Amino acid sequence: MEEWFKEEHTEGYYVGWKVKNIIMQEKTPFQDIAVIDTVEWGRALVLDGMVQTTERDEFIYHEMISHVAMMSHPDPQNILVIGGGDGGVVREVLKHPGVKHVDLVEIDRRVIEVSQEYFPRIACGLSDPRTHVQCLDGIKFVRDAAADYDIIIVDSSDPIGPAVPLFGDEFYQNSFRILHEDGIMTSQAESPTFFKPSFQTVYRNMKRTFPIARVYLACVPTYVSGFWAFAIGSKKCDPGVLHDDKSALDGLKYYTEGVHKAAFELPPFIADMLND
Ligand code: AG3
Repeated sequence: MEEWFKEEHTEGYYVGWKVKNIIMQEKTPFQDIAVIDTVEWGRALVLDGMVQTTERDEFIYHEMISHVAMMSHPDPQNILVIGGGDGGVVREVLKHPGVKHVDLVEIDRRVIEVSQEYFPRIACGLSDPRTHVQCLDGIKFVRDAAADYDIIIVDSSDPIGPAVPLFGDEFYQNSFRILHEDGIMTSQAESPTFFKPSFQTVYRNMKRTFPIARVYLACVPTYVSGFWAFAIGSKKCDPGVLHDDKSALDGLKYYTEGVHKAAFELPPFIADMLND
């Protein structure tokens, strides 16, 4: 019998994934986790019914959420990743040879364990000696943390369930406080076309908090459809200016210096959303 996983994005729109097999599914104290093997995209990690990453296109999102901030900073050494329990962001930031320390703060320990078991090529950086995994609430972590980071990357799920506070003002204020004076923060900023209010919230938070706030786009085929947005906030560095050490870029499949610059070119209907 054919099995289809139906991913419902809005009241009027769903995406159907033909499933070879459901590898695991369980409820954690925070959410529902599933790993499904799909016909088109290989294994997919699904949280509360929403696809978070797939084996075949994960590189696009993970390269773009990581390297834009990393390349905009002159010397990123201390990195904080909030969410991102699958390890994709950690894997990417560790490609930068100057990185000394990465804190990964993921609220749900099971996301980490499931990713290590079923997505070893994504999760590989979690066992690197520079990585320090902490299973904690990101909002509490930034409230208590010392001011010691060059880069903060927020790789959250949608603003429903455990990720809601990561879209709030307090989280941004504390993130700003724990960044060095040339620090940079990037957050995934949802789909401007399907989840416009969430996209606007992330941008407005960035703009209220940082002297420099911009939005950039990538095409992530397995997220809803069309564009996926990221917001970047910076205390000092211009995110349009790339720094010298390009050695992290060898072997990347989406991010290039040209893609970095082009990603900030917003179509007018999306640029207009920033002024609404
Ligand atoms: N974090 C962002 C996923 C958002 C997906 N939303 C959706 N499909 N409606 C992904 C985690 C990958 N490391």
